Amino acid sequence: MTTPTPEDRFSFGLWTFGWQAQDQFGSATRPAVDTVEAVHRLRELGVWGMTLHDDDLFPFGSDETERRRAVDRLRGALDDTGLVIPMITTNLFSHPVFKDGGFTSNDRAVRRFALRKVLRNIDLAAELGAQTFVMWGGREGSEYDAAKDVQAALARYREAIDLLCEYVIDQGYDLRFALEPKPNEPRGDILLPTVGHALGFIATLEHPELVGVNPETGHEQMAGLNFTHGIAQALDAGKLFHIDLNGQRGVKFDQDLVFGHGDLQNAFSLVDLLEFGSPEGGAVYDGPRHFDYKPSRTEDATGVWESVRANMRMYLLLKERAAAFRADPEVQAALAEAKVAQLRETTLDDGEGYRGLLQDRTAFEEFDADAYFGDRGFGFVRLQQLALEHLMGAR
Ligand code: GLT
Ligand code: MN
Ligand code: MN
Ligand code: MN
Repeated sequence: MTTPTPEDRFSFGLWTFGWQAQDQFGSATRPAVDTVEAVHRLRELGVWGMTLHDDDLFPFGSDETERRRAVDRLRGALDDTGLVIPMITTNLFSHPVFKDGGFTSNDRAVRRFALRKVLRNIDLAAELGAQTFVMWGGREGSEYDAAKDVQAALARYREAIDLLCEYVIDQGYDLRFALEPKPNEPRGDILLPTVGHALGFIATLEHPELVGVNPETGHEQMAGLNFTHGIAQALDAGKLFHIDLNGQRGVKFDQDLVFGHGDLQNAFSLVDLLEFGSPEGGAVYDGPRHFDYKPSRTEDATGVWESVRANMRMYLLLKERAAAFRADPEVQAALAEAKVAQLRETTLDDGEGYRGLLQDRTAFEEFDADAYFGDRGFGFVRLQQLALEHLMGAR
């Protein structure tokens, strides 16, 4: 059960295991990874899909011939292995022309160029059969408040996404967009910094049904937020179109650790939610289990592929632990004691309305708030202890 198979629908970004480990302070520590070899390697490890940016596959500025050669080479490897490309994204952050962003650059010509780059890559997404198009606006933002008219930037963001949706509809592509929030890095402040901000923005679009979110574990945790809560809200909104799983330890730079190598407890509750929904059921995620992590700079090629395996193994182990947690009668009793399922009951009776509530004297006039709980608590700590014991394999 902890050996990955394509049925698990694990996918990895080409830029993840392919990262050569150059950072702000030092150069690469590893050689480049060949895309075709990587596809074969992934398949051997039980991976189902690979995702990519345009610039991961062919260098920025490639002419049509180079571009075609790279795409055809990839196509051949996919055909040989059965690996799929479920998601594609466009790099609007590496080239210096995007130093003030793509869709929201103060410079209009840059915005038009960014749109053309994305339109071209949407065609590639359709060609490779991707169903999700991720947009991480890492350079959309500012360092200095006076330098960015944020309302104008959001209007331009909206203009861009509305145009892309119109294009997808007109072309008849089976493709949806997923916005990826991040609070900061590389910009001092990035627009649409959290899942909540992105959901609010999506509601203002011309085609909100075509746009969801692609939350990344570490990005929400960089903002000090509970990733599982963010995912639950995205599910509640019907907007969890894709996910970037990785590890992060607290509020600091984007670590992109292996999934579960950061906040393990939050990873446990996340897998429990994704796989099983709330204890009483509820929306579960049926999309790719996508890892967006970076093999640490200390690792050689062996370490890179070990870390690929580690992501999947962590996920499957957590799934196993979550299933055991749910099956444990003591846990079920603790959940009942904690009234977790009671939250699924509507607060008012069917058809009761505020009139009925106002007539119910037991709800207020006769409700003794001071005496209500007496000396009883919810027992949340005991429930948490049981969860951690299952997580630790102690039960
Ligand atoms: C970049 C970023 C990731 C995004 C990728 C998609 S690009 O690597 O750090 O979080 O998911 O554009
Ligand atoms: Mn990501
Ligand atoms: Mn990250
Ligand atoms: Mn990232």
